Amino acid sequence: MLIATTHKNTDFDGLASVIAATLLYPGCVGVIPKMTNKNVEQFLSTHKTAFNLILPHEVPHDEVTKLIVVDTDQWQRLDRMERLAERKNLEIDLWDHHMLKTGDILPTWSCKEQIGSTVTLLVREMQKRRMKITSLDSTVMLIGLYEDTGHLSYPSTTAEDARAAAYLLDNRADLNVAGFFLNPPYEETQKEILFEMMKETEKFTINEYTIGFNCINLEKSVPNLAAIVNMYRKIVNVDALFVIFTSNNRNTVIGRSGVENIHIGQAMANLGGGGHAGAGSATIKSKDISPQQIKEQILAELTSNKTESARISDIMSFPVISVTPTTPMRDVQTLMATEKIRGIMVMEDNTIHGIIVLWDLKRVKKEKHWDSPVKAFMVREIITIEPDAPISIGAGIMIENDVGYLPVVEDSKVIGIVTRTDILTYYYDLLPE
Ligand SMILES: [Mn+2]
Repeated sequence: MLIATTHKNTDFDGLASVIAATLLYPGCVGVIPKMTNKNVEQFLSTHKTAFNLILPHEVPHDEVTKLIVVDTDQWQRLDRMERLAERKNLEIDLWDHHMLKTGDILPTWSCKEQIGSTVTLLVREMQKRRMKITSLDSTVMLIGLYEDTGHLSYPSTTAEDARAAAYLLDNRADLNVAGFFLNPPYEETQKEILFEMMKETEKFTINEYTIGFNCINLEKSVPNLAAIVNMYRKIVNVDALFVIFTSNNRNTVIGRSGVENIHIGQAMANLGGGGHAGAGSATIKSKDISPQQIKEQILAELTSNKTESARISDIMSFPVISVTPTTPMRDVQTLMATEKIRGIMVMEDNTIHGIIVLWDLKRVKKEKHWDSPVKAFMVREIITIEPDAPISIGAGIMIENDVGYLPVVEDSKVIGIVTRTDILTYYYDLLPE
């Protein structure tokens, strides 16, 4: 027997990937954990019989010959699969887009990629095999894809996700149905939580980013807290938001980030949870840690990451080529050509007098001006930057002042120069291949 399963608190990506697996693997039965997200539960209450799905307690463990795990790589996140975890000869296929190295499921075969949703990986395979899929199957897979990629808008979204969405729309995925399950109306309890959060958010600045913290006492269970946190982050306008929900015996942290340098999944992994760059969560027993300690631990993690994010000194050019103010323009031009550089500092005794860039050479109209000193053509207003400034700050200064070069100054000594091209190259190299 072949079964496919996914993580507890199943979201639509998990559900859609299980359903996709039942289509891709002949004879495969999907096993949906007992605990699912509210919108998944609503969907299943009306659509369950349309799919080949069972509950964990219905699995005849001894008959299982192959397990397909989707949207997680951790045994503890599966529902009642302990007996299979102990089996030595079990064949396991893994489909996942969680790239943190926290997984303890050792697959026989795996497809693990940094991509917007897990279901994208399975849909791509269907497309390869030119499989015909029904409108209903397409719809549930599109919901999973849209939920995990924020309708293809989260930074983790790839072109592959968009192609998979196109394929599902080609196969008559229904956007009315998708819209209904993706945007459930807010319930009274959710509004109460939102208003509670708006009363007070503690803010911190780490590097140039603002981090918000809320601590909310939950008296009863409230559906889809993650969606409220996601919305509140935008309302309160912080780069990352962590909300610690406390209840009787446990604390649940939900984090959302809008910037690539604050990796929520990493911060949550330290607390025993997980997630992606943009979203993640962790649940910890109250007796192990207080909300205050959770906050301190997250702040410590984010602060220690400081050294990992790139600085101006990582991308600057050095040593700096410079000329004295009396150097003839002719020599400046030759130097630019032989050194293949577009900007030269004009300095004397370690003092910056100005900068001359390729563009300024265009201002030399008359032949005799090539004998003039560079000080007649150089730009005198120089904006400098410190080596440990974040790269995004350098980019901001260039845009605001419309300059293409920033000398890098440390202890009033010029130690390098960073150009617009250096910054662009850095950002484009960040983009995944
Ligand atoms: Mn997912």
